[in-house]
Amino acid sequence: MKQSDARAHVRGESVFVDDVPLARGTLFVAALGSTEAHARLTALDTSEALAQEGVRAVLTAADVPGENQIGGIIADEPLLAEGAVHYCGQPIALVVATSAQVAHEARALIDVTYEALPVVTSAREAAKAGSLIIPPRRLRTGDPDVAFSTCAHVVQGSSRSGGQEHLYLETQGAYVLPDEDGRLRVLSSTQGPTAVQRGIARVLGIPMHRIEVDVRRLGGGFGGKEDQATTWGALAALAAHCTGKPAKLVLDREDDLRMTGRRHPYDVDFRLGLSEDLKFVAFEATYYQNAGAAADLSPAVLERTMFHATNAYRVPHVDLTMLSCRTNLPPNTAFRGFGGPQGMFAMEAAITAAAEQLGVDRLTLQRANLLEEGDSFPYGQVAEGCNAVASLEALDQWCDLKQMRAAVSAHNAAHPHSKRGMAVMPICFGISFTKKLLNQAGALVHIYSDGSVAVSTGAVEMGQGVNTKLAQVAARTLGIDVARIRVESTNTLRVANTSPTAASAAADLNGHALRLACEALSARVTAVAARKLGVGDVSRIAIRDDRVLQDGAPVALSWEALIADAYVQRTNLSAHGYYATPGLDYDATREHGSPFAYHVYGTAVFVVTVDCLRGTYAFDQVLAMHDFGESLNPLVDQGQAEGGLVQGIGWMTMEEVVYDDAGVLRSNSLSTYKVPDVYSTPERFEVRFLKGASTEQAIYRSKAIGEPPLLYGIGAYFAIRDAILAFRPDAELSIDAPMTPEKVLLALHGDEDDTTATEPVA
Ligand code: MTE
Ligand code: LUZ
Ligand code: MOS
Repeated sequence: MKQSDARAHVRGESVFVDDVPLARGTLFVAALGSTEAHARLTALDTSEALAQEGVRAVLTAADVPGENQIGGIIADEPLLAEGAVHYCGQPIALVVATSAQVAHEARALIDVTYEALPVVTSAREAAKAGSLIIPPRRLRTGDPDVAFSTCAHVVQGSSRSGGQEHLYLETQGAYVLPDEDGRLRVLSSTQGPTAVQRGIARVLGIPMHRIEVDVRRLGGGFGGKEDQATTWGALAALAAHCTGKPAKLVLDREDDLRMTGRRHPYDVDFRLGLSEDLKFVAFEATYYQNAGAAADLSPAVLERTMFHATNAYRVPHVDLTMLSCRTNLPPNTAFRGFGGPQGMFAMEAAITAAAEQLGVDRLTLQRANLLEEGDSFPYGQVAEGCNAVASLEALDQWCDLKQMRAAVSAHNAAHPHSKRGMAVMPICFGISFTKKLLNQAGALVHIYSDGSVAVSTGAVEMGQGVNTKLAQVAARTLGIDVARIRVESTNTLRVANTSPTAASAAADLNGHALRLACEALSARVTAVAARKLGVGDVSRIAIRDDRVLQDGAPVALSWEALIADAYVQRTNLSAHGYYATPGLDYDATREHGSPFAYHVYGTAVFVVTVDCLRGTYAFDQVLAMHDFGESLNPLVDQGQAEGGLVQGIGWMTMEEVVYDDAGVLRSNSLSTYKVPDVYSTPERFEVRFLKGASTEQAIYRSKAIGEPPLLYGIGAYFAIRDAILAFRPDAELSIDAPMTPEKVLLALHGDEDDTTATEPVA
């Protein structure tokens, strides 16, 4: 079954927030962002803006009727700046006008007086100054101090990975329609309808039941709309509340790039100890997370970095120090992988440092240390259904890694100015929100009297195909054709207290809730069928392919006839399902327990060719053996795997977020921020389905797919590094992603004083 939105998308018929027909009297909102990264606000003069024709209001923090606060984990983020600004782009005031153009023009007439304060953009500098979002977090397991002293080899070094722009095609936005009695109907481009509802209630000081948030679909979220859609929903709601008119706020691309946060850059110092036979014995690391100016989701992101610090490897002694550093950048936020990729990049950096120092292949170390069934992760959870070794072996069987390496070496021997590099990348990603309470979901299902079915859940469709999978879950559970199922918008009136669609868990959580609702309905209508057929034992009745079966054989009773009859018999044809992931148990005070329902594994291999005169590169082969479980929808899942992989390659290679020392974004357009396009697709690009263990925790044993494939992208970095070292074996290279062509060129030809070739790695 194809992604259910595919046809409407390519025909341009899908409706996004900016496409919704305007209600009469709609006003348009533009937010004024700070031009300074850190300053006291000493004066704010809105009179000239307010005097413009068409301007209906100019709003500031003083106009917020409730709490001027949107911080979720920590209350450290005002909706509108008060007294000071902490990053460039921070919202200071709103202009509400009769057209978007008037609002934007008037915004420029607001006069802000800043008194500059020192600007910190580096995480390490913030940490040195003691500027942390939360106290340092530490995970120690085994006895790392003693373990290091017994190691035959110890390597140390540091790594850095950069930010990443979400670049959802649909920018952030919301359209708020006031209703009678102070009610607000909010159309929001959000992954978290409940988060927007809660945020608006807080800011306006009204109960949540006055606010309806509705989400048809997103033109992409990638984590950028898990928490940060709330800002724009709340600002539009404030405008609607203060004017009594419908208010629409949709960011243009420039504002979206400038005013919203991204993936967290990380600096990491590490030490890896190995035994004589190259087993990992001890790993110690300090993580400097660049959180930006407010907490946002940073503490949760940091926690996932900690959980994924050792990737798919067994390391008995571990000591991790986690620092979330407050800087004067826009608050960084969720981004596909949610801190996991940053942790795993540091681990692969440590493995690379060890391989280079010991003169062995990375793969030798990786292979010797993969997790096996029954091994423990550093946080205590036991690896069950572990497909780490299975995926590497299956990949090897498929493409013969030894032969691949030989071909790379042969190419390199024959070509002085063209060098190939290769890297293998195993992955392991934990499925569940690390915050236990978020692992719950609800579903509401109506069967109408004609046999058609409407499904609502907390899941938000953002291109990942969750609605397609939900339709399949309903069809499969009810035993009817998927064409009978319609998945409705995500709406806080139909399903309440929803977790954001995030953590790759939407299909599992909402799918299980939906399955439970459908099972309840199925039980009711099969009971009707049993009565009608005069069968006492309901278990002899089933529904398959739109037909009622008795003892496994179809009888002359269709789904439609059965439902029509059930309605006449006064059967409740609506059901609510609720699911809470069982078995989650993590104790943060001891940093020990089982935070995840299960793990997803896989292994990819990268082969890249570097043009050693130009510094440019192209991927010849990217092959992944991925653990999908028993895929509900191979087409959707393969799309997720390919899309995630390319997004990961982009993060590691060409996507470079640049701020200057004043905290001003320089990569502020698509001419200065480059993302992979169809021309950067690998020459040979294939994801295969591993036949390995699955789990009942995954919906119909179809494992979560949204984020894990992004992690493969880390292999791209180390493949390019491998090629550089083939050209210049004595190069002293730092481990600093992304590996842009500029950096490659400097690494190939720069001299030792060069900034790209300073710190020796080990
Ligand atoms: N795929 C598309 N096309 N667009 C998106 O915005 N977001 C990713 C992933 N795949 C995203 C996507 C992220 S960050 C997550 S957490 C998951 O989808 C969320 O959806 P799921 O839980 O249904 O996998
Ligand atoms: N969001 C969140 C996430 O709040 N908690 C998580 O654990 C998580 N993991 C991945 C992506 N988003
Ligand atoms: Mo995805 S980062 O969990 O939205």
